[in-house]
Amino acid sequence: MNGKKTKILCAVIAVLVVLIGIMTGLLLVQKKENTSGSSTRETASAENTTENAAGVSEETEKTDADDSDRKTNLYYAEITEGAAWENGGNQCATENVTIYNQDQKAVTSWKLDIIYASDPTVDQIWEGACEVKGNTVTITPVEYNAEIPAGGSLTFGFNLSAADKKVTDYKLYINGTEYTGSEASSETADAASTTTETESIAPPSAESGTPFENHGALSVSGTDLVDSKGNPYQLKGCSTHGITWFPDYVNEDAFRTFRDDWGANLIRLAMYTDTGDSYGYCSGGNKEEIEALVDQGVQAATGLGMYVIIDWHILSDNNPNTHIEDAKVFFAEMTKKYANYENVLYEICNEPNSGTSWSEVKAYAETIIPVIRENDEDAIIIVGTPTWCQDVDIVSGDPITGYDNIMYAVHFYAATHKEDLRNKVTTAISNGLPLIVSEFSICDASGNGAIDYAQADAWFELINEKNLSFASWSISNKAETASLLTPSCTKTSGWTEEDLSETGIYIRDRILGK
Ligand code: IDC
Repeated sequence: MNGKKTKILCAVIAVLVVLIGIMTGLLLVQKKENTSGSSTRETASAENTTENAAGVSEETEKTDADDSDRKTNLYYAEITEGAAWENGGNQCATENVTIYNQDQKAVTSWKLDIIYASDPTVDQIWEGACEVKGNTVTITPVEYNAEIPAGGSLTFGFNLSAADKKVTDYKLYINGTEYTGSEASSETADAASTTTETESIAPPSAESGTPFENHGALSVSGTDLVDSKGNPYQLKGCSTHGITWFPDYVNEDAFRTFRDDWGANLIRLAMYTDTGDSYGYCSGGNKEEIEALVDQGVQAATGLGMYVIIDWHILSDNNPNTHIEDAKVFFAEMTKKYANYENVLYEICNEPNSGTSWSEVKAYAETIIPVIRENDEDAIIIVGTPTWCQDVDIVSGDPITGYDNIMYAVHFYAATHKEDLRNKVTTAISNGLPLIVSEFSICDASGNGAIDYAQADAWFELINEKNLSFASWSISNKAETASLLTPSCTKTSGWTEEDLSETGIYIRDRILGK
């Protein structure tokens, strides 16, 4: 064959290939439209949706006596694809999501995990809040679009990009109970009567591997804490009480209980600086012994792949400059020792108070931050803010400059600190200040008194909306409301529901995302 003929033949073949492609595409589009009427994604979840819907219509006819049965099919999600395009070799799409509530009660507490074939990124979301971890996009409600009405539905959407944007599974949590649409269960289900949901509490995390294995070194991006992949990440966990008073809780089994049973990824080690006696690091405490306790905590958390805050817990010493010389030595030592521990965060002054101004705290921070940076270039450093970590609005007008990975602490005790402090938080964030709730509880500021659940709920709405990390005061059985354990509980790990105080139960459920 001569060159010209070859060219003509190639051109004819190319035209044929294109024509066949177009025809096949048209047929597929037609087929999709015929079967579903909308472009419901061809996924396990879509299959289950139909299955669930069938289940529900059958089961709604049952009487109240069958309630437990009926409950299993009350809720499901549908994920449909809107526009789809390609960008930089990635598949991109607008995902439209609807959650259906077939119950006679409205629902406001829900969470949807959508699991993709490869790790996606989300660059825009509307009517919902989202977090991406590995291959999972987790959607949680925003204040103005939280309620799924009785017998109704709620919709939201987002733009997604992934090497493979196929949805492989979803898990829907309503009031903490999982309603799953899993591929595995749909394959084994031979009829709608086989339920695809479980009654269990949401597992702490759908991920295998430890928090650190999955998220690596954290950093600050804008006002967000992000993981090593750049996805917004929320640290959730508990603070010890003063480790010198309650050393027994600084143990690996305790931290494992928080990680595995509570879904926590964070432990804060509160080391009081000045107690006026030998319990304080700077007030006569045995520095070596106290540092050994800190190390015990860091090693335990590290072994479990949890993040850990070393907290220089100033309180009755009011002003961090009171013990600045000790602080310099301490942080130099700690950062030398833990230079390669990417899970360690440093909180350099718990709560400046009693009139200590931001300029005084800032001067202190500008002394301590370089000490830390000398050994550790990028560990997260948490700076306390005046008035027991409340004046974040003031700080946002004059933040520390010239360093990366600096966060500022806001602390609340829900029965004392309410809307006013939440407004300060919102102001500070809108001014670009990265915040972390490195300590809080749901009682009053003394750590005692009644729990204010309504205020606590309002705080958690803000925390989740703004992707704020949090550590709850405190891991102890001391007879005060903030303690997570009951005074009669003497176990130092492996706690069950009966061992938890009312605060403990509330905090556990919040960490679990209930
Ligand atoms: C409280 C403890 C309490 C202890 C007291 C003084 O709960 O048992 O006697 O400290 O050391 C904070 C502090 C935190 C306080 C807590 C509750 O950071 O140290 O713990 N709180 O008062 N800021 C606001 C409240």
